[in-house]
Amino acid sequence: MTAAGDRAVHFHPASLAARAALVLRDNDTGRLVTASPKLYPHMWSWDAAFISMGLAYLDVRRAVAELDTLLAAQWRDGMIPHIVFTQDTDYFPGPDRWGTDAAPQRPHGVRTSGICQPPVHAIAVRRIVEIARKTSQDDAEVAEAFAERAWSSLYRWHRWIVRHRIPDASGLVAIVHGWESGMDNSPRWDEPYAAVLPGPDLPPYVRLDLLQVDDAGERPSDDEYDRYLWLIEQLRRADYHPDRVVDTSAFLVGDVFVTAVFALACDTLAGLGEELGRNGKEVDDLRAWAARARAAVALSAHPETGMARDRDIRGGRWLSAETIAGFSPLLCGGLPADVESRLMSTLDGPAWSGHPDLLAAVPPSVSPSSPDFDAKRYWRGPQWPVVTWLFGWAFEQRNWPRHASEFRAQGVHLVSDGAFGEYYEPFTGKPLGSTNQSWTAAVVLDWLCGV
Ligand code: 2M8
Repeated sequence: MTAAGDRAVHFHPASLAARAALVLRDNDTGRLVTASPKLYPHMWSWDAAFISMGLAYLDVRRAVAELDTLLAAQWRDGMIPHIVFTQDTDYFPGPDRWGTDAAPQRPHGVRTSGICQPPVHAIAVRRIVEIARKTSQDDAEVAEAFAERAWSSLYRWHRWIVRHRIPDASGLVAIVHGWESGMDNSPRWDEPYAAVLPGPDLPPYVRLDLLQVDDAGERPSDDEYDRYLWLIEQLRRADYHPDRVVDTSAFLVGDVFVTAVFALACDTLAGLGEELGRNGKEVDDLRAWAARARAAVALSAHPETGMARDRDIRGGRWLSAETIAGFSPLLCGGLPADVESRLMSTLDGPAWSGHPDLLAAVPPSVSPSSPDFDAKRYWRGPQWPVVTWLFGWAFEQRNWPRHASEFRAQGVHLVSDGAFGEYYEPFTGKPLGSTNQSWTAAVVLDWLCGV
C-alpha cells in the first residue's frame, strides 16, 4: 500500500471511515482530542465542536465528554476560549505567553488562551442529538441530557458575543485578532493587519509551527507572526477585559463569516431550546440575535453580486478580498432571492467551485482568479474540508439538497487519499499543513456515516 497522501491512493468509503475513526482515537488524550497530533497538541474551540460531532458516530458519551471539557474552560463572563491547553509544550504561543492566568474572569483549574473562535458549538450539539437519536434510545437520552445541561452555557456564550462584540452600526460580530476568525492569514485581514505595527517592546519569541510542516510556504510568514504576537501583547495589557480589549486592540474588524455562523448558531440553539421545552425570553433573545446578525451580513453584501464584505472598524472601510467568506450570506440567508441566486451561481462558476483545474469541485479559501491566491499557503488558497462541510450542512438546512450532496461527494473525493490533511492544494489535491487533522477526520465521518 502506498503512503496516505499519495493521490494515486483512493480509499473506499468503508476504509476511509475506519481510518477517520483511528485518527480520532490516536489524537485522543483521554480528556480531549487534540486538533492534530504534532502541529496542534491542544484543544481548539471550533475544532472541538466538529470533532465532537465525528466522535458521536463512534461513542456518544465520548462526544459529549469532549464538549464538557470545552465548556469546563468557559470563562466566567461567558466567553469560550479559542485554546484549552494540555501539558504539551511543543506549541507556541503557549499559556505563559498568553498570560491569561492573571485575567480575573478566567476559568479555574485549566489554562486557556484569551480570545475566541467562530461560534459553531450549537450546531455540533444539534448534530450530536440527531446522530444519537438514530443509534439507540440510550444514546438519545445521553445526548438530550447533555443538550439540556449545555444549553445555558451556550446561551451565555452567545450573550457574551452580543454584549461585547457588536461594537458598531454595521451590526457585524467583531474580532480583535485574525485568529478569532479561524481563517488566520486570509487576505481578508491584509489591510487591517497592515495597520498593526508591532512595538519595539514585543518580547522575543521562537516559532515552533515551522518545525512541524514540510514547507514553511504552507504557513503564515514571520511578518504575520510578529503582528499576531503584538496583538496578544495588547490583549494582555488590557487584562483580557472584554470591553477594554475592543477599545484598545489595533485590530478590530466586523467579520461576516463569524456573523453568519452566529446567526445560524443562534437559530439552531433556539430550535434546540424549544425542542427541550424551553420557551420565553432566552429563546426570544436568540431569535432576535439571529435576525440582527442575518441582517448585518446582508447589509454588508454588494447589492448586485451578493458577495459579503468584512468591515475594518478601526480603518472605517469595507474590505472586499475575494475569499470564501464572501459567500457567508448563503450560510445564513437574508439576501433578496435574485441576488442570492446570483451569488450561488458565482460559487458554482469558474472562479470558484467550477474552476476547470480543481481536483475536487469545492470552493478554495481564495478564488484562483484573485491576485491574492496562493495554492499552498494556509488560508490564502487551499481547500479546507471543514469549511466545505459547514457550507454543505447549511445548504441542507436551507433546503438545497442538490448543493448539499454535491459538496458532500466532492468533499469525500478531496479527502479520499486518506491523509486527513488540514488543507489541500486545490489543483493537485496534495494534503498540506498537518496530516491526521482531527476535524478533517470528523467531517469525513459525518459525510460517510451521516444520517
Ligand atoms: C489554525 O490556527 C492556529 C491558531 O489558532 C495556528 O495556526 O496556530 C487555524 O486554522 C484555526 O482555524 C484552527 O482552529 C487551528 C487548529 O486547527 O489552527
